Amino acid sequence: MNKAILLGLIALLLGCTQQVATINSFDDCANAGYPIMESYPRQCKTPDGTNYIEDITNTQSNNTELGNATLGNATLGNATLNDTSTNYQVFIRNFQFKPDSLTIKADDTVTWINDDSINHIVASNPHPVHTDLHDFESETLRQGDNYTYTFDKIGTWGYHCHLHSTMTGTITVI
Ligand SMILES: [Cu+2]
Repeated sequence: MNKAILLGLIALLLGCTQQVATINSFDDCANAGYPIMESYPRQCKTPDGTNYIEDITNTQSNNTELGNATLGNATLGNATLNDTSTNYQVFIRNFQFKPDSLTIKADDTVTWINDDSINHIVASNPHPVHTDLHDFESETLRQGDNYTYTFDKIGTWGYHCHLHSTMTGTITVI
């Protein structure tokens, strides 16, 4: 090979190396005007064949936050995200409310979950008219069903299972 051409090639290679040496990221590559492939994430290709993939860490982090927010909302049930109220759970097991007494704050929610294979109905005292808190009365809860009630009135509220009225519990709202 001709010596001049060889030197020229070396100079060209050095030039290329120097040029691409300043490219260390997708942004560098895009700013240098190299072609961008509109994939997700986007890719930028330098003349030496190196592919730089766009850093989408921030986008992913936002997605994660959104995911958590949705999950939190579902877990909280009726409570909204900025709500300071607390949700309590009472399990119905072996014809008993567990726990059978709770002290909560006004606007907190209580969710009853029927773990028994027998149907139950959660209802305000007194049986059978349920007039202490007239809207505190569930549908028939089959196994696995749940019922949530928001206690917005301060007081001591007795309740029972309408189908088995010896099953009793108390919610104290302070
Ligand atoms: Cu009843």
